[in-house]
Amino acid sequence: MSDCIFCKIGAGDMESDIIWESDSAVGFRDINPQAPTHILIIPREHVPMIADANEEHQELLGDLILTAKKIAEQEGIAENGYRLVFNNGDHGRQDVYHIHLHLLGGRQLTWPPG
Ligand code: DGP
Repeated sequence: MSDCIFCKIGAGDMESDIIWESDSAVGFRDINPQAPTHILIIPREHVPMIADANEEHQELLGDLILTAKKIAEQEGIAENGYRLVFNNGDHGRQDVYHIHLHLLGGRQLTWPPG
């Protein structure tokens, strides 16, 4: 999608701190980090939100989670633990409508989220 900022980041057409790339996914540092480690993992394919996903996207979604696990190991936060979050839609506080998985860690996180 030409007007999607995460499509642009994935395509290398927009500046970002990319720390992971595969044929299917890209990981980069969140511009507004909420934890010492805050990475966004996106599929290269444009799917706006989890609510739009269907059986065809099963592999894509599984790939995001396993990629997050590998990035957590790469970032050195796997042993202490971390959080994976998909925000979906208005009440989920989704701001960017290209599916992305938040990987948060590097400090003790609290629960419940706000
Ligand atoms: P969400 O609320 O789940 O849609 O989170 C969107 C996240 O994307 C938010 O934490 C800030 C981040 N973000 C927005 N624009 C950019 C950008 O241009 N570059 C980077 N690296 N992160 C961005």
